[in-house]
Amino acid sequence: MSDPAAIVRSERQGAVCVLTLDNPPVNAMSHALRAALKAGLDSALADPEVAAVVIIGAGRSFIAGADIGEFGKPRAAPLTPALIATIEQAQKPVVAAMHGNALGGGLELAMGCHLRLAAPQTRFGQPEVKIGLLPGAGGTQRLPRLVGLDLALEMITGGEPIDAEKALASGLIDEIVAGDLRAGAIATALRAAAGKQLRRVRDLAAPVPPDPEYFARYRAQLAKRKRGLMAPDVCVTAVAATSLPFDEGLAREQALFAEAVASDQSKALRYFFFAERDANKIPGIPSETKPRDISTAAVIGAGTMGGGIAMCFANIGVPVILVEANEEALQRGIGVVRRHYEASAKRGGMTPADIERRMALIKGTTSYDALAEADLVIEAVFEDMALKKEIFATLDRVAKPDAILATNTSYLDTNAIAAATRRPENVVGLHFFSPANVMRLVEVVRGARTQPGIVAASMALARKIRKIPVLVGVCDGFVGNRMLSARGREAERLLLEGAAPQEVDRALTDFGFPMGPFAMGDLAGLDVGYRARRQRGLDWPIADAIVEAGRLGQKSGAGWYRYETGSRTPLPDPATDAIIATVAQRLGATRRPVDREEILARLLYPMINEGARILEEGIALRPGDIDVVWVYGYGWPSYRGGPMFYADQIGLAAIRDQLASFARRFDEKALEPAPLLRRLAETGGSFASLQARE
Ligand code: 3H9
Repeated sequence: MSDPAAIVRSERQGAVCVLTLDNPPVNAMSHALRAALKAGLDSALADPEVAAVVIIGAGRSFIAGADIGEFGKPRAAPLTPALIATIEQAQKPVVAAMHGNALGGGLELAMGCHLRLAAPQTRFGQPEVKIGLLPGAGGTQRLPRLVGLDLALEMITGGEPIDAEKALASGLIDEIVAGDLRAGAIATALRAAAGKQLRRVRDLAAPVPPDPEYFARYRAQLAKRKRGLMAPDVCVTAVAATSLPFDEGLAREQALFAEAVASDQSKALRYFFFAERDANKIPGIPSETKPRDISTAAVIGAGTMGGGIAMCFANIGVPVILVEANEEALQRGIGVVRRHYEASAKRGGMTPADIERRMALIKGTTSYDALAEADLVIEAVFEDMALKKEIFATLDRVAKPDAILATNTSYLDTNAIAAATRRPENVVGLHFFSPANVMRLVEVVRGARTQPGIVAASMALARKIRKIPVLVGVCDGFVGNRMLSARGREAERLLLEGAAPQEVDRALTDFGFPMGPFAMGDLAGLDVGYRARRQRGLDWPIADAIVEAGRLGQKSGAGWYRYETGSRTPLPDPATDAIIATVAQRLGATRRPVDREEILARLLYPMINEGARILEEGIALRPGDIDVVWVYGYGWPSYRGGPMFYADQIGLAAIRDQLASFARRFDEKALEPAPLLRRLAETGGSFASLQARE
């Protein structure tokens, strides 16, 4: 148990008591912090020599909100709402002096104070929605009273923070203190103590919706934008309760909060919050390892992938050299990058000057000699081992001795590529996802000889370009594509047995994926997977027959689905059914209706099985890393935590039994339960038990 005197320091400065919260790293409101703050407040408020109180944070933040790790466990008093009530009812002014982050319960505490001051860089937010919650300490009642319904709803349902300027303009805070925040807050507290009345947010008039349909309209918009998520709608319900008398509104919020904390969605999202942070931790590499500076990056290959990767660097102001084999392909690639930027400008994301600034950072060339300047080179040519080896041998000759040499291959053997150089310890995989300028995930592939410094630098670099890096080991398809392949194989088998592509896709979109495998294939182009299967000697008779019939997906007007001219809406196509029926007949398959539940189990359990093998082989460090890959790279709904978290919810014994029965039915070795899955199922274990947080 932390020392209460250390976690909240109480110091007197004349007639002002300054309570300094010191609960590193982010001042989360753990039980220890709440108890110490309550004690500090009680004694300051009871002390006749104290005329006013200042609450301020030590370290990098005011308060980042409730301690997320405490949710779902019994939470002991004092709880935050009671603390806020103590502050609000005080007869002496209590001033919140904020810097860094004032989030969640932290912002709610500040709104219970009589005055709110902040340093210029402070960020204010109610991010609870991102973990499946709503503000549960009065935020849904006080924020709308301070800033109005529009901004309050935006902050509470979106979860994004606002800056100090906006907070001041909207009335959320009273003052920005450019200099010494503590001194400024003490001066303000003294002035307030000399004044007559204390301003309490609870006494402000409740905002009135501009029309009777206001909340219904808001909900309808959210339902489209936040498909499948429950919390945004609950947030609206709580904000709408501002029409009630204040205490009734608070009680409504509390009841909704209690339900939300117990919901499966919030459990999954809270798990995911920590999984995402754990994924940054690499055993043997201290998290404080200083990343090396990348002052110039280079990308080889100006195709869709290479161009997208180049944009990631230009977006953060890092010069990037883009190399292509010939001038024509180079100009085509650079043209595509410019069109992407122009499209963002049209959507209002950037100005013409922004476009020019970014384009000026991308230097096209057809000469490998230009790579001598780069601190990092990412190869992003098509998947051809011989070509990649040739490129890496050239890189070995021209690149700086300590440059990071990265390949963007999505399944080829990174070790074999590294072996084409005399410095395999500098070679790493950086597997971006398409479109690389949009998708957040990067699999950082550690080769057998990649040195720790290169791994640490690659992780840091991916974070710098605002990606979510996950460390993986070398195997066919790494984590994401290897599991995707297990799913794809079963999707194909389902067609053979009688399911239609739209039924398979529908089962997954109902589950929460933005798209099913067949619509996805049509979007990406079916020839890509076809070529990859050929290279790997895989035989998927239906998928192959579709491509061999000239159906390449959206780009050819038909693939698994058909598309009307100019439309991207997939329409079921009898021609596809005919191809499936022909192949099924040729292979002697008997077709039957397959229900949605079976489709889901047949698609998801083999993925989980592959995930178990990936863990056992050490290809992923932890189950959570696999979940992060699937949520950020493949659209697994975050509110279902990821495949390994989902497996624990279903129960590992049930999954093992189902897989064993599929394996028998199809006489398929790949479907036999993985040894790790068996072991965990037999001992009543879970994947979560392998995720231990240090
Ligand atoms: C809430 O407030 C409910 C109330 O309405 C009602 C109450 C009754 N709890 O992200 P970082 C840890 S709900 C526990 O890498 P950054 C984090 O796990 C809460 N731990 O740093 C990590 O630990 P480790 C609403 C937390 O600088 C370390 O701190 N608030 C919490 O990139 C550093 O975190 C939120 O949802 C927490 N609340 O970003 C805010 N926050 O090193 C959640 C952080 O062991 N937090 N940790 O992995 C954030 O968004 C970011 O952490 C923040 C800093 C922006 C603050």
